[in-house]
Amino acid sequence: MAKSEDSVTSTIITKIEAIRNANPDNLMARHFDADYFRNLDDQNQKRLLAVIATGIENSDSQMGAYAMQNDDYELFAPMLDPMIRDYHGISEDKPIKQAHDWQPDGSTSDLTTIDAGLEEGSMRVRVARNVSGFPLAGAMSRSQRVELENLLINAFKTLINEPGFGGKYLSLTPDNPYEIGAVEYNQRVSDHQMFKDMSVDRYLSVAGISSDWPWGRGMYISEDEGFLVWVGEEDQLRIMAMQRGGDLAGLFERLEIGIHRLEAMLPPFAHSPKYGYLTSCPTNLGAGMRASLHVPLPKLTNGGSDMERVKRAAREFSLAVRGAGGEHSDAGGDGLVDISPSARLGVTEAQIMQSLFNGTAALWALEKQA
Ligand code: DAR
Repeated sequence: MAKSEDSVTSTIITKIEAIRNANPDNLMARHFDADYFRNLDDQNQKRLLAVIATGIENSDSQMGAYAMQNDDYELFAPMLDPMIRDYHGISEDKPIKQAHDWQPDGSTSDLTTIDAGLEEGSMRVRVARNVSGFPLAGAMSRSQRVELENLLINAFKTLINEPGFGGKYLSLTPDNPYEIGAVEYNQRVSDHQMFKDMSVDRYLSVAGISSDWPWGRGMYISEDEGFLVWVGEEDQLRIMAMQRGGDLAGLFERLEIGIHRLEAMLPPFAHSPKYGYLTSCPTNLGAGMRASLHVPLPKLTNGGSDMERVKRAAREFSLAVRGAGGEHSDAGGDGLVDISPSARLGVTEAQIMQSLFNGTAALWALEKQA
C-alpha cells in the first residue's frame, strides 16, 4: 500500500511539476517521476533530493543534478539514466558502454592545416576524475576535502621530478604549507589558470560542491604552465593540458601521459563500464573530457554581440559554443568563442579530438563564407 504522503513530499512534487511546465529544458524536472519518488524509502528520498536539489533551487538548470556518491548513478538509475541519455543524445534502445582509446586514427589533426592563423589560438583539453573511496564533491566533509588534498600533494611531490611535468602546488587551504595569498590567487584566476571562487556559483553551492570553500582546494601547475591539476573543484581532480599552436595530437599526448603518471600514484579513479569515469555532473560522464579551442568568429557572432547564430551553426557539427570567459560567458569583442565537441559519453578520447578538429574546420569554412 502506498505510504501516506506527507506535506513535504507533496510540496516537493508540486514544485518540480511547476518547474517542468515553466522550464521544459530542465532535465531533472523533465524526467522526475512522482510515483518513483514516493516509493523510495525515507533514506533514499533524502539521498535523491540531495542529488536534484540544484535543479529544484535553480529552475534554469540544464541537467539539474549532481551525483553525491559514486553509486548514485546505479541506485537512482530509473531517473538518472533517462536524464543522461537525453542530455548525451543516446536513445533508450542503445546500450551505453564507455570505451577508452587515446590513439589517433592517423587523420589530420593539425589545426594549421585548416588555417595558418589558427596557430595563435589556445587549445585546452581537460578530464574530470574522482578518487574511489571518497564521496563526490557535493557530499565531502571538510576533513575529507583536506585528506584528499594531502593525498594529491604527496603525488605531486613525485610528479615534480617527472620530465615535462615539473612544477609546483598552490593551495587555497588556510595554513597549508603551500598556501598562496589573495593577490597571486586573483592573478592566476584572471590568467585563466586557477578556478574561480566556487561559493558564488548558485548551482554548485546548492549541491554542496562548494562547501568548506576554500579548504581542500588548490592547483598543481607545471613550469611551462601548460599542465595543470585543479584540486577540489566540481570534481576532485580536473587534469588539463593547454598550449597555443595547432598540434592537437601533441596536446592530447601530454595530457594522457600526465594522467597515467598521476593514476599510478593514487587509489583507482571511480569508473563504471557503462558510464566511464564517474563525475559529479552527469554531463561530464564517459571520457570525462572537455576539449576546447578559442577561435575568433567575428562574422558568425556579429562582432561578438550574437551567440545564437554561431551556436545553431556549431550544433550542425556536434560542437557546443560558449564565451571565451568560460561557462555562462559571452563572446569576446573580436568574436572570440570557446568551441568544444558536445559528445563525451560513448565516444573515445581520440574520437573527441578528431571531432574537435573536423568541427573546427567546418565552422571555420562557414566563417570565411559568411
Ligand atoms: N548548472 C548546471 C551545469 C551543467 C553543466 N556544467 C557543469 N557541470 N559545469 C546545470 O545543470 O545547468
